[in-house]
Amino acid sequence: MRVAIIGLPRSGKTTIFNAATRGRIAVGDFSARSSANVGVAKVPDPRLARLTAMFNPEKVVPAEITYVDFPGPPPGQENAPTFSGETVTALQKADAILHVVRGFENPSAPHPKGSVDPWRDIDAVGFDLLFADIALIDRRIQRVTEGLRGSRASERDNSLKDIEVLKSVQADLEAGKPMRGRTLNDSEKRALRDTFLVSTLPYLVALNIGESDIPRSVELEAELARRVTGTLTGSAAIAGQLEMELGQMAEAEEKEFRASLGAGEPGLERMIRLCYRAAGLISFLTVGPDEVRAWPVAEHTPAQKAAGRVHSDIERGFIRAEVVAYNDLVSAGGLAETRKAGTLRAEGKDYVVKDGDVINFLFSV
Ligand SMILES: Nc1nc2c(ncn2[C@@H]2O[C@H](COP(=O)(O)OP(=O)(O)O)[C@@H](O)[C@H]2O)c(=O)[nH]1
Ligand SMILES: [Mg+2]
Repeated sequence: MRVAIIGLPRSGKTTIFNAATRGRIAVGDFSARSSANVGVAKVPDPRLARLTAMFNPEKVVPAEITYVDFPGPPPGQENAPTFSGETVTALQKADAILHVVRGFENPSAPHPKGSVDPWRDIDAVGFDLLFADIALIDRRIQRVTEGLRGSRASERDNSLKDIEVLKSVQADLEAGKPMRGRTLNDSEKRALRDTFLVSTLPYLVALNIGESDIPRSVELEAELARRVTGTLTGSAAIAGQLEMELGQMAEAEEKEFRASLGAGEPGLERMIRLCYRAAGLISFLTVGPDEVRAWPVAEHTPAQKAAGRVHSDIERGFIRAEVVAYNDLVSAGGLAETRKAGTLRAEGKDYVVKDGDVINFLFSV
């Protein structure tokens, strides 16, 4: 699972990348680097702490998300189109897009547009995403058109139909409609078969707020939710700089600081979970004295395929799955108790795994 981070220069992409992955990449460094930063974030899951208390395992392994942070354009080209061909290719390899939008004032890091206006930037980058797809379809139309020459009559008919469909998809994009969550009919599927459109990707917005705006974050998030709408979208306000600094502290120190900041889930944790959910992922859990672990699988994954996440042998030699819902395990107080309570079930290979299922796979190889 890869999340591509996009946004204007100095919106705090690298800062939020560092916060999410607990990394220490230099921020405010737009010219020197030419390669993307790649790092892993742990998906916060309070269930793991509860299960750790119950099983006292040697190891606890949360689910992970990979974040990719792209370098900005070189100085002097900061108002060039947000997405170079290279970036679009990178987006096509991602599972979700995280758009970091600048909400903080910082005179020593000037905004490329001269003023801080997050709502303007959300619209502009949203348009750039649509525009990237319009350009991808343009190129596809061009290729199909070139193929018309010297083609047989039947092929020609199909190609002309494809061009018509491509143009109508393009018209939707031009009207401001992203492809996210849209089911393609057969002729659209055929016309778009070699074209991965970036506006199909789940889209999350992280509003990077300054510390002085933390008291307003509920209000700002409500405004964000009004502006970022539709299937496969999500948004959160994050104090990026503060989160990065907290993430670089020793654990005990971080806890103390967070406590002094007040209760509530940090925006950063919510953002990571939003990315996970928006990309269609859920977690099943495995427990035992060696390891308590959250495993990411796509929604609607059957048990045998889920077993393959743990090990290919378990998928191949799958016999059955012993499954108990996390809440039932907690209320029973232990695995043995779930047997007595009758909440531990035997499920076959086609059982659809649910978020929070605690699973023991039985297999033979
Ligand atoms: N005051 C303040 N400055 C920030 C915040 N986030 C980032 N910055 C500063 O803005 C500049 C650009 O940040 P960076 O993460 O490199 O942005 P990027 O170009 O989008 O990767 C750096 O000087 C950061 O220290 C924030 O939340 N508050
Ligand atoms: Mg950066």
